[in-house]
Amino acid sequence: MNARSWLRTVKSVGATSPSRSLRAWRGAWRNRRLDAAATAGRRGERARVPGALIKAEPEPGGGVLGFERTTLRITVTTGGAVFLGWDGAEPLPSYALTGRAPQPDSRAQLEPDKDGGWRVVSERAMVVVSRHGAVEVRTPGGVVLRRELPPRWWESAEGVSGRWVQRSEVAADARFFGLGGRAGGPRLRGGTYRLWNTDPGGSFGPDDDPLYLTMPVQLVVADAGTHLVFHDCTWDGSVTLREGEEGAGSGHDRPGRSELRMEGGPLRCWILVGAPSRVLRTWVSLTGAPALPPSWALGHHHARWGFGGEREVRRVLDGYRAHGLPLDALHLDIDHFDRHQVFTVDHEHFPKLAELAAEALTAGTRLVSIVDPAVKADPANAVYAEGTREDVFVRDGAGRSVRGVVWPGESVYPDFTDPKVRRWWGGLYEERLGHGFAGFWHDMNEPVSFAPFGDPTLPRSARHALDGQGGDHRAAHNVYALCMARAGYEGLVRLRPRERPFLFSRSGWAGLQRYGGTWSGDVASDWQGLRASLSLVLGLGLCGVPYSGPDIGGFDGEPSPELYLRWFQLGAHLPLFRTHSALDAGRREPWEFGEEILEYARAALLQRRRLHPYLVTLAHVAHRSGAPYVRPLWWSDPADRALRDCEDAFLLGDALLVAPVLEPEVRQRAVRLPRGHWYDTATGRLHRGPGQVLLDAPLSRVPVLARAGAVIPVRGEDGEVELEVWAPVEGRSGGGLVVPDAGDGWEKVVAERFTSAREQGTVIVRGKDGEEPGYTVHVRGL
Ligand code: NBV
Repeated sequence: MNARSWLRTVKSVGATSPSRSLRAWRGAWRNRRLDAAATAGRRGERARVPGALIKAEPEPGGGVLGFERTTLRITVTTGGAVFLGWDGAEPLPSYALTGRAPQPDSRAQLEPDKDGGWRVVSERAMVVVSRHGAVEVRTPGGVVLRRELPPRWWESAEGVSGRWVQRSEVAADARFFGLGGRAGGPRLRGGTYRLWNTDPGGSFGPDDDPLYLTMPVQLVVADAGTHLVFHDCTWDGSVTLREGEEGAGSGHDRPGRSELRMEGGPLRCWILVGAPSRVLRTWVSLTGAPALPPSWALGHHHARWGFGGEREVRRVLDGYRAHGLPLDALHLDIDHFDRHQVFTVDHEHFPKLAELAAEALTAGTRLVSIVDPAVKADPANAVYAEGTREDVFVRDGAGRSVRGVVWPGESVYPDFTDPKVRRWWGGLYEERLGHGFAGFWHDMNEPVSFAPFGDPTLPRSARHALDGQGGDHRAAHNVYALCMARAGYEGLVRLRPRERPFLFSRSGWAGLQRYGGTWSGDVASDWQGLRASLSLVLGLGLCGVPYSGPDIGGFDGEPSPELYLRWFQLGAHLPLFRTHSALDAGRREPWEFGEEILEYARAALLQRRRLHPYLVTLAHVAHRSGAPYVRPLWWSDPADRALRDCEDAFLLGDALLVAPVLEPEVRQRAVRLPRGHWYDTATGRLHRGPGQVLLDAPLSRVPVLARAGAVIPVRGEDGEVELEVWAPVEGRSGGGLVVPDAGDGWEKVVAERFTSAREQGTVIVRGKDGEEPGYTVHVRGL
């Protein structure tokens, strides 16, 4: 923990009640004692490297190479993914993978290479292993995408496998993305990024790292190609990146470098090669399809920590109505719990919650409930009493339950890595559903235990079931929230089998998308925070978690009206569109910033509403293909270097390019365009990419461009889906998808594809077999 985050933690612990603060100090000392014992024994460690290659045993999809001091399994799967497992590591068990063992591609075969090495040639990649254990992943044409140097392990005298390091090289022109939610990206510059889910304690900006949701997933984009590498190891670790340099030192290229250090766990990785869309498709085929949010979750959400009671909730709901602002969801934070205890209600301030929920629903607004994992350790608390009977809470090595300090005071933590515990926890959502809640917001699940010093989480020695594997918090920490999300999701599917669960979680790991989305967490209320918001959404999307969004206006403090509006305009184009703020922060309702801001926020909100069918379609696209709703500009053109370095604009699906305003007083901005023709949707002017254009960005709107030829489903005045078609340039064609799903259930919906063409000035729109589209069509840009 650096000095800055230490100070912040002391401050945030101090800001809670004095008794909580005292407990936090006590708890931190306790953890220090426990952890000192658990991490002892590094002395006498010795390094081990693979040594020389001595044998090769072919297997379907590859084979096993024997070195003097280890083995390496290489398997190419039918989906084209490359698995590398050292020291006997296999793909399963894995928290990231869906649970099915990926099938080997029997056409991929292990064969001798030059200089005593071996290789596996497959349709999409070639893997070449040197006789000392360096592994190169090349394109089918032979261009090296990644070189993994021989790994190194450190072992203690007892021979227990411990820490390891894996150094890799990529092309000099390569750019790194991913590693979960990072505030300083989306392009990850040189530096060290920790892999340990962490509540930064207070609000954060681009320099704060790590944050709540880390994962060892790197997406690397270079001229030669794109690849994703996933080190399937849940342990604490870090990645040190260094971007390469072309023509560095005497004209030679200096490769990009990545050094992964892990504190333990298996050394195994997956490498996926291909165009970005192909890579993401393969990634979700391994780790699971992103959950489809119910369609209402693609509308506007409003939250606040500290509504304080039903009266205030009603005031806000009425305010939305009175100002003509549609509101799809309203979120209740921990202040609606009875003394902050999860799965309870403060009946004094929320006496008729179910009635409130029903009333809100008639006006089209669902209630969403926060859910914290920590359970107050109080026999009078029913969840604690039942959990104790069921033996669901995390224990230490001596069998005592591990205690932490969170909002309700001294608390215990369910062990979500135990299937029995997940089932029990999933059942608790029944109480929430009974109050009329329709969605769930998982918080504090890194997991957090307040601490004025040390790590604000559980002690590393805490024991976990790890789904039968058994282990301590060092292995379980990073998947704690992932397993909590699974518990919630599976519980909701059991309780409400006909509805798609809506769940989003602050923390998580590779595979979180199977259960739901995430959000920024406590992003700072300043322009840096606004920029960090976009970085998080883009980076998470490239790691397979497509549904997320920031606290609009930032979590704490009081954004200026201009900052609030620019955030709102950005948020209106992100999957999770939610205003939220902290207890003592300023207001976030659009009418609190003056008439002008209200008018422009309303315009953004109505535009979002109009785009709802498009967002629903993008949710289905993400579900089927892993392609995130929000994509970097280089998505379809990764070889365009200027796009690779562009961090202030994004694609919303295939059709739209959004250029948010991320700085104060900007009324015009430069916008980088990918190849093709793009309409400024506000002026109808056509621009040609690749290149850069200067566009008006008055306070009333941010530039949004539509790809010429795009067919976009929008909601018409009467609520029906219509097609907005942006005229192709003469002689060209275009198209788009529509997934007509207004529902919140599991009904199968058939995607409809439409094409557009322009001949002699006329735009023709057709369905799959050339038939009329069956929707009202509005052609724009002519
Ligand atoms: O539950 C209170 C807040 C919540 O509003 C926020 O969105 C979370 O990120 N929660 C953190 C705990 C308190 C943080 C200071």
